[in-house]
Amino acid sequence: KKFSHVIVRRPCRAMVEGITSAPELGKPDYELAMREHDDYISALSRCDVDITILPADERYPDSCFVEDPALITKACAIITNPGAKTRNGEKNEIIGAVREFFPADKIEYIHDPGTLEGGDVMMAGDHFYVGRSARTNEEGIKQLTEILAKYGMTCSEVKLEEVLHLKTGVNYLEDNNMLVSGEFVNKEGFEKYNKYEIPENEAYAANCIWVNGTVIVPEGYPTVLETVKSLGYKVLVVDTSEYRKLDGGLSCLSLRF
Ligand code: CIR
Repeated sequence: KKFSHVIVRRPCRAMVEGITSAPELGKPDYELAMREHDDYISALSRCDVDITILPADERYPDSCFVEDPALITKACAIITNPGAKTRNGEKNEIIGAVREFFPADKIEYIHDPGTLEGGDVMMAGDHFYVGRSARTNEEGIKQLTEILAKYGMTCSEVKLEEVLHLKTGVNYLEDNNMLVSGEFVNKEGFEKYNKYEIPENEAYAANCIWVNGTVIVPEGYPTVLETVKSLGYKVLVVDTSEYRKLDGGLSCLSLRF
């Protein structure tokens, strides 16, 4: 077992105004999004973790994507500095929850002009891959690298060309297994992993999450489901259709530590 805690935030009604690169998918249905969020929480509750459920925050349409305003490691918590203007204030709202688990001297901050969103950070043991994206800049990566070094952890940059966040297209499932789609299939730096290539029509499902030996997979992606099962993981399936409309996946909806 590796993770003992999970933090989630309930979606707000304003989520229908969340940021999206795919308006053609339509606006999310809030009621359905709530039911999917219930299912997400119940899947997590089967993974042997304590769950902190934060209340909806109507001021921030994208605030259910709680992965972005913080990065939590075993040794420290880092409050990020989201590059999306409408999301930046979310960092102030996650601090309270983080303080429940970390003393002030173990809470670090990314400062202007550095920007960073947690969706760009992928943990693989003591090493962290960080995507340089429209949301995470060079200065943010530099600050993150320095913070992690203080705690004996390392960090390397991955330049993103197509996806919003690093974990939109690549996810580490532990046991040296990695799901890769699109630009990550041939990107340098991931050679040492067992990479499982996801077909383009299921690319959204590259964003699965490993939680203590169970992998949660989004509903409706049969190739990914079979791949993950064939690796021997316990599998739980959760529908994330309404979050997909906002470019959000399974990892975005929780902080796991
Ligand atoms: C955004 O554009 O910020 C949200 N609509 C989606 C955030 C997804 N989060 C993630 O990949 N970690």
